[in-house]
Amino acid sequence: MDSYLVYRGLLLPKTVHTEDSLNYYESIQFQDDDVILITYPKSGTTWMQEILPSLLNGGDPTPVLTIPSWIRVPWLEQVCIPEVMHTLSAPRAFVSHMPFNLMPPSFFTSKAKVIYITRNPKDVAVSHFYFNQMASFLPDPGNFEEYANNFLAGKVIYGKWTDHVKSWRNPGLGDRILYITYEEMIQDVYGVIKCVLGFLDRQLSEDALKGVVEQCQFKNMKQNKMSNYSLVPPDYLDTSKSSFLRKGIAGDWKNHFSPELDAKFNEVINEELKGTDYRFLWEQVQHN
Ligand code: PPS
Repeated sequence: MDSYLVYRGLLLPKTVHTEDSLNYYESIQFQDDDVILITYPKSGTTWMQEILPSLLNGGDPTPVLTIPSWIRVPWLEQVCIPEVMHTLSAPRAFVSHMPFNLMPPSFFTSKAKVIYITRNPKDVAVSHFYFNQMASFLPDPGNFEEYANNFLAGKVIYGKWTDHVKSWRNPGLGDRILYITYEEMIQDVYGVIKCVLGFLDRQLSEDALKGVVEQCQFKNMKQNKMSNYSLVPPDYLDTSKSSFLRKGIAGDWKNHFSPELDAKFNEVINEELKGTDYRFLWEQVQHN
């Protein structure tokens, strides 16, 4: 528990959150043209942090190639935010892992738009397991089965995956929220980007759009120092244990789950999602 700060019942990693950053978070004043990317960790955050700035600035790749991802699209709740806030110009893009009910008060009265990305929770658990191994500020996750059980019980940062996705489902935001999935991005990132452009009432030339698609390819992001987290010192993120941009595929869970764990995972997640209208593409995705 030493690694965690508990914020309104939610476990957060201490190094990247402080009482001050969370006080600041609560006081943030949203503007109507803000765009907020919301994810449960390991669901495609960094990928959309690569895409969004270019969509908001007419396709210019300069920010993505010159500004670290956590500064160009900063976390609302993390330590950098007070310093970074004044460097942003409208339309601003933010990211957050917070559940709906813990959003800052001004969110509920603004018209800021939300892009919510979900990913197959089995792949989320695998990706997060490796992240816990590389992040010195998080506890040792143990073996995968131990980690997966903690994940199901919500004894991980940002709590239970099902609580997060349920909190953001039908929250009364109407056309202020767009739902996309990591798996749709894997299948057709071009189509997803066009959909995001429509949601944001923005247009790009076909050439600029193709440029964004190219820039956000996994292999290109792996080479982009501003996006691959290689700027973070190794005593925070130890890349000898795992890469931040690790595999970038759908379905890696099949290499990690025993049949028993798979059955338990299905049972718990299905039970907890009962009564919701979530329909996911998980099993139809072509794996690369
Ligand atoms: S975090 O810590 O919440 O910001 O992590 P997040 O960025 O949400 O998730 C990291 C996983 O997303 C994968 N990723 C990608 N996959 C495919 N294509 C692209 N361009 C891409 N960018 C990031 C990243 O590899 C992590 O997944 P895993 O399964 O660990 O590879």
